[in-house]
Amino acid sequence: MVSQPDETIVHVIENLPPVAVALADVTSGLASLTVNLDGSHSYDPEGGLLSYDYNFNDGTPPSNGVSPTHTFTAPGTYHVGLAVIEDWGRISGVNLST
Ligand SMILES: [Ca+2]
Repeated sequence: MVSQPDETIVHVIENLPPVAVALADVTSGLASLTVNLDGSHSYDPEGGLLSYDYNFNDGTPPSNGVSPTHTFTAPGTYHVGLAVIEDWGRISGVNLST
């Protein structure tokens, strides 16, 4: 009697980086300008849990909300950055101008 060795099949799937999408309801206007940001269209191809890091580049602290509301008090051009991090550590980012 011939015994078969045990066999284990291992699938290794590449972990792709998340896709960051940042939208804003307004991108220009008079100071003070309140902007509603929307990062909810960001996603990870493998379904990883996402966390969010907005940098407003106006001297205020970053926000970790998915869709924060932010008021720019001083006139100027601000490059808002959104970094999206999935729970396996991969990161990607986009910029949006207001
Ligand atoms: Ca991923």
